Amino acid sequence: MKTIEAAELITRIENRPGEAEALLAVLPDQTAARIGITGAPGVGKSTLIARMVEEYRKRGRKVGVLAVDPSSPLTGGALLGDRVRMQVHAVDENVFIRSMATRGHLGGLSRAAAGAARVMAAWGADPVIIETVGVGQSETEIMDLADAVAVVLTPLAGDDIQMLKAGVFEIADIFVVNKADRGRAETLAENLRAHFRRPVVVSVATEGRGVEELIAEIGKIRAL
Ligand SMILES: Nc1nc2c(ncn2[C@@H]2O[C@H](COP(=O)(O)OP(=O)(O)OP(=O)(O)O)[C@@H](O)[C@H]2O)c(=O)[nH]1
Ligand SMILES: [Mg+2]
Repeated sequence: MKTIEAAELITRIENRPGEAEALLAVLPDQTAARIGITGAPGVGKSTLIARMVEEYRKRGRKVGVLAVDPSSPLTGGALLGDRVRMQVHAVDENVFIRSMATRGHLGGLSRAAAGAARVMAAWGADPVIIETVGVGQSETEIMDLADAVAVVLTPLAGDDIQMLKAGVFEIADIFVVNKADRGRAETLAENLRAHFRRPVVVSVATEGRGVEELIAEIGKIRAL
């Protein structure tokens, strides 16, 4: 499938949800690993994803990136920021980047996102990386969208894990403690390891540190 065809198909699915099923039914039955990256605003999700894309490209993969933003009614600053941070990949014909902002109902958004992920798979992406901002319901919706979910945290948000919302832990297959260059990341990482039976990856997304380890942990959950 050509990139332009995939892009148009996603737009149709977004605009006419009622037709989505019929449009998707004719796609080749191609599956992709769907990786969810979620966490509070500004923790470094997009920066991390840009580095992940780099790694997967080195491995010869075509990659889809879907940024789902349930909080911004229009294309707000967050999505613009995503585009800027992903810019290094924008000219790579083997990377398919798409943003989706909410159009009313959140459930509708995740249906459209699921459809977009299928289209990206048909286009040849594997994996498809889905970024969501961890607010409210979107946290649980990412579980349905993704095969493996990494929850990104930063030590700056407080290393007292009691402060973290309960829902976050239910959806995390992996924890990422990002912005480790700012210190105290190990404290949070140790707290997480002590309380949850989950892999914890310490990262500095801006430098690419921890990204290979994250990809290795993802690979244990959903082989590529
Ligand atoms: N010091 C430091 N800054 C980082 C790191 N990772 C990301 N940042 C910076 O944090 C800011 C936010 O990064 P983003 O990647 O946009 O974060 P995000 O989680 O995608 O943000 P939203 O999509 O708005 O929720 C940017 O200025 C990044 O350069 C890191 O490991 N260390
Ligand atoms: Mg982002």
